[in-house]
Amino acid sequence: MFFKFTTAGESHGKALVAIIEGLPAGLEIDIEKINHELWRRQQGYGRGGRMKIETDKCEILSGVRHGKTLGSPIAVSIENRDFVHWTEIMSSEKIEVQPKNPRIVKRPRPGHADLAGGQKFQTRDLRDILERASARETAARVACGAFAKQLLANFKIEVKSHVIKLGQIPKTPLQKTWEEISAIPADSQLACADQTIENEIIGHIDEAKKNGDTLGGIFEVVAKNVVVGLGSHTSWYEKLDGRIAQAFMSIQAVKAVEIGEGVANAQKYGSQVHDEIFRKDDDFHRPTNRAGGLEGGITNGEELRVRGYLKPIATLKKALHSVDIDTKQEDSAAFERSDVTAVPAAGVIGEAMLAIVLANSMREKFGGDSIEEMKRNFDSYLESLKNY
Ligand code: EPS
Repeated sequence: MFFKFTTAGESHGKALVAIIEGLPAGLEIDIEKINHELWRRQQGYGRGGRMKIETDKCEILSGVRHGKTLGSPIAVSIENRDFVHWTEIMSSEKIEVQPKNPRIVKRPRPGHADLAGGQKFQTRDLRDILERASARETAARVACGAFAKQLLANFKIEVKSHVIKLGQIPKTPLQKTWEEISAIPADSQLACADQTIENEIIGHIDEAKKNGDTLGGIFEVVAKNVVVGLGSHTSWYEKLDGRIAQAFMSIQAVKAVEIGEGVANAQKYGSQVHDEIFRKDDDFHRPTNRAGGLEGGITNGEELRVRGYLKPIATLKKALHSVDIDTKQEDSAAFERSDVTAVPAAGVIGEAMLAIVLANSMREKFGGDSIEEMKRNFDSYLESLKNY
């Protein structure tokens, strides 16, 4: 890995933190852009009460000086404002006096990491598992992704997302152009490029909420101006589609990933699927992009299109059947507070993960200790493509 990052932090702990390595020196960093991404992740119709408590802001602790990277590891932190309500429950100190309500979790939620994690780590308080399994962790990933996006911007690469299906609406997932996705307002409640179905989706979410239920859906992430030649056909671990799939599948609640029109393509003839190659303006040209910008694990210069399929959130108000891990009595699963759906937020997280995978591949291909050196290497590669 060239662009490396790791996160730490529990959902109701003091803070989320991340360390990023592998950015070149001299890269301009705008903290407002990072905070804007964090704000975007918190939006969306169907989020729960927690989002009213948190206003995520990033603090840069190291690796950036006077607005530019130093080439050294970057450390960031995002405060959990809710921590004030959890100081004893989440204390790192050995607590002598137990809080009145210790919030010990004994009834695992089907679909969450609770039971498998409890068995694996041999803990009798499932909070030890759920605090880290929580999608709150993605705030730190989005901060890392915002650094990656600022690197990619130097090479004119942009990454955006939109919701193409939420629950059952619309029947067929939306297919939208880059321009249509770009026209979605920043404060859109659903990040959906078809405003005519917004009310229907909102009604669907309201109905799920009324029933104590939750919804999943599909988001699509699109990257534009991605240079041909990232990733490689040569080894399984260098194939970019494989790396993207892993990055997307690591997002909480994502259960399937699709590149381009991969799912529909599986049911068609080859002649209906593969993007034919033409010559136009002294360059290779494909009028279609059903492959989603990847052939043989290598970017082909077309828009990169990746879809993430989210299962419905596992914390249901109308709790599902479960078993108490101590008494072994059958009971309903634990419920405290939850979102009804988080598909628009998942799109923002998908953007971060795709930006991170692309930043890694760009660092791998173009190297350089400073951003200027990396740009020189990139320009020289573009020159060589002209002669191909
Ligand atoms: C989550 C449960 C909810 C969500 C949380 C993920 O939090 P809480 O348990 O505090 O109500 O709001 O997501 C976030 C806090 C976030 O920032 O996205 C879970 O169990 O995964």
